[in-house]
Amino acid sequence: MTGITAPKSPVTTAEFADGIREQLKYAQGVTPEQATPADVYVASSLVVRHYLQDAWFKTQQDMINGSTKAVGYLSAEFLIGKQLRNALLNAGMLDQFDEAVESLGFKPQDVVDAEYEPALGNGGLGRLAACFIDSLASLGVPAFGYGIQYKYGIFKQEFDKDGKQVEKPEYWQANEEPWGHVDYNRSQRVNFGGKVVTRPDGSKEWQPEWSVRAVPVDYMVPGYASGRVNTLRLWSARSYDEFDLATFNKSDYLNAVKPQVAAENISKILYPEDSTPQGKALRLEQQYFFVAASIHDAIRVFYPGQDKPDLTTFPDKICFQLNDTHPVIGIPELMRVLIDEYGYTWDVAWDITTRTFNYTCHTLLPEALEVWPAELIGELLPRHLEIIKAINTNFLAELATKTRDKAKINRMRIVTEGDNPQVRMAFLAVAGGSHVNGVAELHSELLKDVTLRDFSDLYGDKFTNVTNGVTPRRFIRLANPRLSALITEGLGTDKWLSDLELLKGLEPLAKDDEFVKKFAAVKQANKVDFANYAKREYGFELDPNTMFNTMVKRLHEYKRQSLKILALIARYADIKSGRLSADDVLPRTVIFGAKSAPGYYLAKMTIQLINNVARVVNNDPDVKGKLSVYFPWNYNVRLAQHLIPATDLDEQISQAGKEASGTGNMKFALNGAMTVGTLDGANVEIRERVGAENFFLFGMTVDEVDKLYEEGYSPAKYYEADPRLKAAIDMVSDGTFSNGDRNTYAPLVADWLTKDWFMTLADFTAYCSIQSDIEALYREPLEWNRKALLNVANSGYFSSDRSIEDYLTRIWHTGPLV
Ligand code: C3B
Repeated sequence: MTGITAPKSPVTTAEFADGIREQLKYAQGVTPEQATPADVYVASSLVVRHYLQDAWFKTQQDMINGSTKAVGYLSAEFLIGKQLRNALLNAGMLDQFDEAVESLGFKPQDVVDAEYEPALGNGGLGRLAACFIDSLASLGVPAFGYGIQYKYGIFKQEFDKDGKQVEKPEYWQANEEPWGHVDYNRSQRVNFGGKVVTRPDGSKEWQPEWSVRAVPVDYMVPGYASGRVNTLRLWSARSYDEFDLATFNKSDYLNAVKPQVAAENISKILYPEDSTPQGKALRLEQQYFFVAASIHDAIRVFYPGQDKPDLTTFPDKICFQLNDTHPVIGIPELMRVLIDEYGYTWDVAWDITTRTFNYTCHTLLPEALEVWPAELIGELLPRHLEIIKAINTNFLAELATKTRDKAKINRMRIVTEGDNPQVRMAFLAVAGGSHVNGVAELHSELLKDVTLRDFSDLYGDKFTNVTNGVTPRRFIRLANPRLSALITEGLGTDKWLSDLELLKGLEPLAKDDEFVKKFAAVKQANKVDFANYAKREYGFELDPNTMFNTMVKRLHEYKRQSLKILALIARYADIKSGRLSADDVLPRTVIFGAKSAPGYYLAKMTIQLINNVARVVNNDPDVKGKLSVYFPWNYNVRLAQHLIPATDLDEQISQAGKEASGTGNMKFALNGAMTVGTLDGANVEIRERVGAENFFLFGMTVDEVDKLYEEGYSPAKYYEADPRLKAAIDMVSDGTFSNGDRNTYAPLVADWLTKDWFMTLADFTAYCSIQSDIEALYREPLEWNRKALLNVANSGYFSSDRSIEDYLTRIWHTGPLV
């Protein structure tokens, strides 16, 4: 860890203000008097880029000239969030910006608010990629983030009058976007379709049918106080202007531009399925598009102007991390480039390829491991299918030398047998790379023991763990300036921002009541802020003197928003029926945030239910001041930055063995929330570090879940056994939350009572009983805050800087530029 203090500003306030004036004049074409906050936002962003430019050049030059291997992080998603404040912080210009903007007569907050968040990811996986590139730059490691510049990001979520989710296009570039630099002169050609021919010398040549121009859009990634600026290169698909004149001459203009339209469609939209990918041709096109462009780009960068580069050195120049299965088509692509374009033998190409790639798996859900029909790959990428088949054949031969277990060998096939063979991308990734990692200890163990068991039996050395992390710059310093100031006061230094384990130094302060009270005051002020924000943005009336209890994440059955909503309904019924006397009720504000995949029926119905529970509860005078429920729509990075610092209690209640890691859990702990959670994903490690007594654990373990599946799980039994659960479910079916209509939630209720695949009902009673512990503690504010502070003090491990250090030592074997 670096443990560096805040960077020195490269610019004075006066220079910053002059820079803004200049950009307003030449880039925006307005005078400071005419300018709007949006103009000043663009101008300020350009000023920041201006001051980062030299460091960006130098980082690239040092990378190319030096001998430090770079990292290429290949990811279909980068959920980067707003850029301006983050860049200002990392480059040391926050104060200069605030003062300069004020001197021009603007409020810094208005200027920052004018930025629109790039929504280029679905959830955890995309946000992790964004944290990782921040940490790579902050540690001074040369790196590229490689991905896709989607025209439409994850949909904008709205709710209709019935509380149903409505998806609206997220055209995030509706206004000027000053961060992405479109570099037409570094574009790459990406080919598709066609056929493979054998040349006279026996070598293969792919004769593609159509191509797309991949144009890079470059984002600077400034490290925090490292003086380094890396690149996030997102590819945008453009057509080559190969206009079909013959068709046009037949006066068929629309058909003549069809290929252009098809080409540009490739980067048009981010698929909104979070972990249940749909095997659509366009998605495979997207994957190949960005991976092929990135591989060629890396060759261009590291072997500039060389016709016959020595690509046996490629793995010493850069290693590619495959962020889930989405970029795995890069393995046959690099093989193809090496063999067909540069003339290497299969064995040399395989050696280079396997030394270049590593694979991170982010899931335990079998349906989230992508599988592509061989036929589809063959149509789009015929040469790649040949290569994949050859990899499969060689791999099976290798397996035969390692085991006699035929069934096992068959289970491990990369290409399945039968009439409709499939290519298993996860298996291809394990075979074609050096390392495979899970994203939390429990997850990595389950990967080895269950999901990829045959592979770990035979290739145990490849498997490792790197527990996820989050960047403290965005998620503590920017999101929670008050807590940041208090931490700095407590530790007597701000070095914790680049060495988060220093938070441990706060532990003794948990014994100091005065410090704990200051900590409590920070939380309270954040809650007031959030209440104001929620009023302004959503029209909600939150009472900051209640407990803020938050559950934010994608809507998924395994994450069990159903458990939360059923417990909430049960509590509502308790208050209404008088089973809980008014004095016994601890006032709570429950806040949900979640998007559902548009085609995910039960998830969408759960959203509708939450909205209607909120409607009923918030309008019921019997529970007023005791219980309220809010569901701000369109949960995104911006909302996360406002909500997480204001949360008292967060929910991490997935069924044990289903959440690979979770990263929201880390953000909450670092911002001084207490967690109620199961032994799942990184919860396990968080609890270990913060102490069992500072974590509200409930629910079945992985082993208990497995056992119950084996015995035969019958949810109806739990419904009958717990009258509160029965009452809650009955209220959902009897129309309480659907204006008397008994059909609205029938499919959801039927699923709970007959399937309940993620055992919500089985964990209901345990989840409700832990609530009394939670409330008892909350009634002792000093004790609650002491424990919350211990969460902060002991969560330094969950910095993405630490994750990156682990990748460096366990997987990438490289380090900072010297
Ligand atoms: C997510 C997992 O669901 C989370 O448990 C994990 O913390 C993050 O990835 C980051 O590792 N995930 C996702 O957002 N999208 C997928 N397709 C697969 C996993």
